[in-house]
Amino acid sequence: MKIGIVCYPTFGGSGVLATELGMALSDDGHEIHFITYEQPVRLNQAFHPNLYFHEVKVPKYPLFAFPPYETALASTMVNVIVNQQLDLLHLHYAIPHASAAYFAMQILRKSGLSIPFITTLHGTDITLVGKDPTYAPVVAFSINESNAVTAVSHSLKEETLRSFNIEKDIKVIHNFVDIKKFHQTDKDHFKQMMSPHGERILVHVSNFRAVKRVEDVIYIFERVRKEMPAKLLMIGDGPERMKTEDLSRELGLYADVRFLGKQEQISEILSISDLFILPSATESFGLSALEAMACGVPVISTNAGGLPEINIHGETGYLSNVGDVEDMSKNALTIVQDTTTLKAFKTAALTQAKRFAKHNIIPQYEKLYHETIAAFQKPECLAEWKR
Ligand code: GMT
Repeated sequence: MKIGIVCYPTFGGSGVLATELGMALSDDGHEIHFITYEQPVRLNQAFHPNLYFHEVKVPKYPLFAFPPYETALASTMVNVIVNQQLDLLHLHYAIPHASAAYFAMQILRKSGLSIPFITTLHGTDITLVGKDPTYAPVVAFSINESNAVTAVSHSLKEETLRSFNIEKDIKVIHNFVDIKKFHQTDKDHFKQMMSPHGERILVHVSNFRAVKRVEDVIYIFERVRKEMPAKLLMIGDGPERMKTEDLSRELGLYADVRFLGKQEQISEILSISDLFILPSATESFGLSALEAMACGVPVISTNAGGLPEINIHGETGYLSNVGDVEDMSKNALTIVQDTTTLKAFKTAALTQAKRFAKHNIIPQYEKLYHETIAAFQKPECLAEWKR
């Protein structure tokens, strides 16, 4: 198949998942065309004959306080669909990708050309941003106009149905992890550098947005470090980073906390880590937690959103109520204080991650693509155009 993938190119979970999906599909022989405003961060591999990247250019003009990205995106979609003769468009993150796709298909229909589009809901496109009345009518409309809709967890599906008047069936296809990329590797020299006296290493990875409650990571670490020697690695960057660095200084923890910023080789850092901390206020899935588990790292998280679908309480880690740093600290200590317990949690985390390995999930998307194309009502002249 020739598939267009539209996503955000950043370190955010939806862009990462979309890029990993595109790369996996191209390995399976599909021709993949990424359409976005920058090369996706994980698309940094060597040349692959089946992978293409089409940059959406948004010209600046003095009149535009807000350059119309959605218009530029819809026009780029039209060009790529026609010139590359795509079979299907797969949009990751509803805003503004789904409405831009709807617009593109309206344009194409005028010339008797059109293809189906699938929207994958990732989380904040529903839970935080999408529900905002500023966007809600367009989000609901474009979900309903999609030829197929998927959500990355049951929790997100339920929340979408609660929040909007949705007439479409939403299929749950969980996120996946590439076990070849995310697995524990021997990084003893690195571990020695980060924890010279064998201190336990706690780790957090996110885009440091308010929803991640990054300060809770510091409060949890403070409590753990009171009880035992430990180090904390903070990976990523975003609006809350400075506040969080200040907090770790105020609490006298700074010497034991390393803010490493945005990193590309996350699996190497996870490989030396003992515990992943994800205290989010809401999390539709928690791809970062899954990637940690694939490297054999147990997870202390909240029970928000889809997290209970991947983190099994008492087995791969523990779940606590949002903001309950006491409980999360107690649970963290239960795991890391005893070496045998830590080992058992690490093994269970890896076993659980393997259930979400890419070879278990990609076929679900491929099946959906085939079904969606087969069910698509082609405009009359499409037959002449393509087949
Ligand atoms: O919140 C983020 O980290 C970014 C955001 C995104 O859309 O880029 O992530 C969402 O999608 C990820 C991939 O499906 C999920 O793993 C995250 O749980 C989800 N974030 C939230 O729901 C807050």
